[in-house]
Amino acid sequence: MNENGISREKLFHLLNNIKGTDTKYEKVLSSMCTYPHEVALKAHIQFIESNMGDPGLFTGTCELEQKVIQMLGELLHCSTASGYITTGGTESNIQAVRSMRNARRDVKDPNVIVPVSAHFSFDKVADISGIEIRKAQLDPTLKVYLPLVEELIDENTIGLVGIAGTTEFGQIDPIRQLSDIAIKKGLFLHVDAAFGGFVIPFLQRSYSSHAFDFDFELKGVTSITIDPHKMGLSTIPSGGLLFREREYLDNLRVHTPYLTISSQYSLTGTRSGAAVASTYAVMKHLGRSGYREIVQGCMNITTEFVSRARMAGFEPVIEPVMNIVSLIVPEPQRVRELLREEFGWHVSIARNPKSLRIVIMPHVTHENMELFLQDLVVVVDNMGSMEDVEM
Ligand code: 0PR
Repeated sequence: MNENGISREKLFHLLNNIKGTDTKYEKVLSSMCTYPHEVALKAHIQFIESNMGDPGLFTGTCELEQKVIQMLGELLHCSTASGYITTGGTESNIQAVRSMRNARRDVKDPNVIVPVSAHFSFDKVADISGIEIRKAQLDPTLKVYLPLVEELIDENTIGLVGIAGTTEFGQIDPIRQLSDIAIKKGLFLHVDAAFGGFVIPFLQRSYSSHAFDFDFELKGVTSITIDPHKMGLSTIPSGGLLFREREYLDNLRVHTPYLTISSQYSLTGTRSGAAVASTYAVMKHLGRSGYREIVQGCMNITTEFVSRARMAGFEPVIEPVMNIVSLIVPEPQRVRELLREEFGWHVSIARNPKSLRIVIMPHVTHENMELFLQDLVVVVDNMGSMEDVEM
């Protein structure tokens, strides 16, 4: 820091230039975040100084948080759920496992079983807590393979994790069956719906189909991660962690001697009230019908894109369940680089099977997906012809 400050004009000129070097979302097909809804942004700014780490000072925001948790609980079929607004999926997953561990202090070397498709936040859980995270392999449709989950369970297992909307393929694990196993064996079941939580409830589906069941409707589900800052269109950092029973949240309490309240259950101390207000704002403003429209919009683009991609000779790894598509292309890493260098597209790579991962967020348009496909065809064709030259 310099001794003397610079003028506001200079400062914002500088910041504008720097912001200009950040990527705009329009050509980003690799992110699970997007532009927040305009009402979320407005509410975020309105509550910018509010600190949920000292709720006695911010009683209004605290009430809002309870309302948000109730709305999330209703969305997930448990209006009495307890929880709080976290900084995102990582904190929610850490806290969910921490709650299990604190409930089962009687188990000396506890383990938790997650699908191998679980987000890397579970590796952080293992690192922080020392709890063994056992990874179960998947079936050919990339859902966790239940016989392997059962095989991994032993007397030190305290909980299971299922993913509703895997990061790489958007697949939903068989949560109903995991719930049955959890009940039978007396285990906790955490569902990571960081992405899918704001997608699955708004997908068109026939009521007879249970394939998408993932929430508290299933009696074995004890906690859920759901992120408003992903498909919820809230501002970053808005995560959600919900527990079926109040006592599971209470497992996280620590004593806070000099605050306005005597205990705290969040992982962070100082905590954004702005995230609470922005999540409240966007959920109240959009309502279920608003989210349904947004999700349907993303799904229409996804379906259209997959059929056009097929016509161009690219198959998806699985039939997309939600607005995530992984395409089989030759040399995905090289294709990814060329798409960025030559056309400015940002895509990512799914690991197993290695494929081109595309997330169709609300900032993605039909027109852009059409352009993207054209560019993908050019990139793959050119790679083919370069090989011909080399040969
Ligand atoms: N659980 C699931 C299923 C996730 O997909 C993610 C993040 C998390 C938990 C962790 O959430 P937080 O990142 O909020 O802690 N999935 C994305 C990913 O790692 C996050 C992301 C978002 C990455 C935007 C890049 C990006 O531009 O791919």
